[in-house]
Amino acid sequence: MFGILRKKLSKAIESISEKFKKKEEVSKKVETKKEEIEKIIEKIEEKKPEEIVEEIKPIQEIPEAKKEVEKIIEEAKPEIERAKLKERKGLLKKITEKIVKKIKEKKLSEEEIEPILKELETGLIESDVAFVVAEKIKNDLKNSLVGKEIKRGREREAAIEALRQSLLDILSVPKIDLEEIIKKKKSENRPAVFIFFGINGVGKSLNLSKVAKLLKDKGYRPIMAAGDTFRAAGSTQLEEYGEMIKVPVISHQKGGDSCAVIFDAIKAAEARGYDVVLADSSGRMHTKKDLLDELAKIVRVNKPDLKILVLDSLSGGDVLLQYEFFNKAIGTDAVLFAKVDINEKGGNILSICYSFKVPIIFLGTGQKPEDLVEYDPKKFVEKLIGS
Ligand SMILES: Nc1nc2c(ncn2[C@@H]2O[C@H](COP(=O)(O)OP(=O)(O)O)[C@@H](O)[C@H]2O)c(=O)[nH]1
Ligand SMILES: [Mg+2]
Repeated sequence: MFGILRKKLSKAIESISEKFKKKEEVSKKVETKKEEIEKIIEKIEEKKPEEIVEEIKPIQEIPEAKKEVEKIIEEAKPEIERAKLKERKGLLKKITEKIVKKIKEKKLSEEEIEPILKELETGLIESDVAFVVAEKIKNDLKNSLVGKEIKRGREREAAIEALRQSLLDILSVPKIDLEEIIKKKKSENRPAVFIFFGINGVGKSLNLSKVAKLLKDKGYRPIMAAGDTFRAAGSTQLEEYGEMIKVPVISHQKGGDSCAVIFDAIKAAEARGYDVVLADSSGRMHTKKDLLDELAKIVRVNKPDLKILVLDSLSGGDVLLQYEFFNKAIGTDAVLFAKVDINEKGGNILSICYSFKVPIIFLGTGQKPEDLVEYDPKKFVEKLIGS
């Protein structure tokens, strides 16, 4: 599950941690050569700036430091050239101090971390994370790691913690408590009505049945409505699931009115004391206007307590378009992400959370009735970056 995304995140963590460790090493090396460097600089007051870099041999031996030294001297060049001979010594001393201080620093600069973040960004986009979300993660890491002093031995944790915070921020969406809705309706002597919608094949019928089983196992009395009257096998499939989990199914014949099936299921629930109606719907291509008219009618007539959009996590970036499309048409109260068990990327879950801040209620994790987990941002993050 999420293998590709996990690998990309883990690579970034390792690279950042390595970079910190390298800084520590360089800083230690410079410390041992500090006096040597100072002595040499004392003697080179007569030299031209470009010769200075050549002279500071101990620095040359530390390749990571060499670049920094060249940069500092390059910047100081005009000042050194302008200085009178007797002022040079003091000036060079100042520059030496600056050099030593700079390369002894264990903090990462933006320039140093940028290549790692760039690679992470590409990796995230390859894992179905939308561009804006990848940018956010990149900026979060930059803000929490650039210029921060990290204790020795804590490099890896520092990188993990920064990433954890960013992911948690993205994945923390509002929560919805299904049981609370059912209980509230029950107190009004009415069944709660949850409608599941989304395009064909995303996993509406199977995951609706999983939710029915979960609620039944918690002691509620669910009933299902075979609202997919468009497909020939729509009702039979739900009836089969119903038999498997021992939950009744209300269905009409193929070609019937989806809205009427759900209406009947609500009436049946009221008459027979069921406390929650889980209504399926058909999912013809989402570009067809008749599907939207049908859904709008279902909503208008049956007034569901919860409109649950089912998204197939394998659909990549298309889930964002599907969300926008359905949300504009009938509104979305919550999302169920199916097929995460066979998804190696998973980045589109981050995209939906970040872009719409919509509650995610469940993740579909397989083809069996019990393969459903409640969405928990913390657990999700641990799945992505935990060991
Ligand atoms: N591995 C896996 N397969 C799933 C999951 N959810 C649905 N499926 C499969 O996806 C296919 C379509 O599911 P279905 O419920 O019929 O989709 P619908 O057309 O939206 O009602 C079926 O073969 C399901 O078994 C899931 O969470 N994991
Ligand atoms: Mg179906």
